[in-house]
Amino acid sequence: MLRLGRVTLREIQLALKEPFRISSGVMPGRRILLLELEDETGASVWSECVAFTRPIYSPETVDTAWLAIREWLAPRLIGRELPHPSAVHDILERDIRGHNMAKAALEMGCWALAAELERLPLSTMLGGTRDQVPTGISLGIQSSPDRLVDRALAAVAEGYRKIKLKIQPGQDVAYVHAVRAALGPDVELMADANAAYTIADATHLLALDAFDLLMLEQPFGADALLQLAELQRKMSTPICLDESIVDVTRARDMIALGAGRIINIKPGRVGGFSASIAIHDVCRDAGVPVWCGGMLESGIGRAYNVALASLPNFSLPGDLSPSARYWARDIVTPEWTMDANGMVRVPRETPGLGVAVDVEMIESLTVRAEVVHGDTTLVAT
Ligand code: OSB
Ligand code: MG
Repeated sequence: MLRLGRVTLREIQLALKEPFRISSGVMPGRRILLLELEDETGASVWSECVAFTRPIYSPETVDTAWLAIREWLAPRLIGRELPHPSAVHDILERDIRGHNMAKAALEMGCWALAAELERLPLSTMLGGTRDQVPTGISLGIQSSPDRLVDRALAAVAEGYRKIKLKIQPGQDVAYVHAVRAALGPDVELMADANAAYTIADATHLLALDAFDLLMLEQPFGADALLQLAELQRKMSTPICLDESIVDVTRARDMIALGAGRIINIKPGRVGGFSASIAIHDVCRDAGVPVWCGGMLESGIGRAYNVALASLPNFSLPGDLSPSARYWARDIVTPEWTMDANGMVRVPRETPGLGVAVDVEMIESLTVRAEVVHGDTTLVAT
């Protein structure tokens, strides 16, 4: 049993070590919406909303998520008896469309709070079975193939188990070719277009079949399932869907239509852990591998992703790079690290998130905060 007493929203700003460029925009750093969920006994956990500043990946932003959590989502949960965190998804879905990242920040926080209260690691609470998870790196678009090759070689030397290259029209085939030539045939390599192409580019994209890619992620727009299926019929490289998969229904549609053969599960994108587990299970039953994607999370969001990636059908390396790949200093201790074999340890001995949140650092980075208590909202700072 769980009952939230209040939810505190906070926005922090955290500079990335270097800007991250994808086909739809560049991120110099992150504005990050963090939540602190407290129950009526005073137990509390932190969670992270993965929405970006601008709607370059999905329609949500930090500001829309803030509004949705304050106005509709947190008030619906506070004071309500929650028999189990698995009940939260349906409660938040009822008559509130979309806002999956906002919903997920609350829903996943409820799972972590339940884990804390039961003194269980979050991984165990979710049905995770692995003690360590294989990790890949997602390399942003670089100014030349040579620069990308340098990054990819360095990443392989560090131990990453999968190298993902962001691509866009004009910076695709030649870049992938250069990296494959430099890394040799044995490195797991993939490309992610973040919806930058259309079916008119099908012939061009077929050139990627020459590079033995593990997968091509989201070549077309989120809603282009029929066109994705058409490309997949022509292409030997497996298509992986990211932006398209916003719930378990879309996952079933992908499988039924043949619009892809792999799913990148980001719990924020699908509304949290219950939906992530449902997608994981549907994919397992259909023989479709899944892996855990990333949204340049702080160490708090990373704790949630690592716990999810410990489930058995997360059979491919995730975008779960260690803290030092993103930040000069992370907001958790210990920071997330990776060993020389590209593995991140799943905290399975400590209850809850398995990392301590550096509240002092968060306070020093906070640009706004607001507390939601049931039906009244108070401005804190
Ligand atoms: O499509 O997976 C994506 C970053 C920003 C927006 C979209 C994506 C990404 C990544 C980053 O690939 C993965 C990470 O968190 O390291
Ligand atoms: Mg992606």
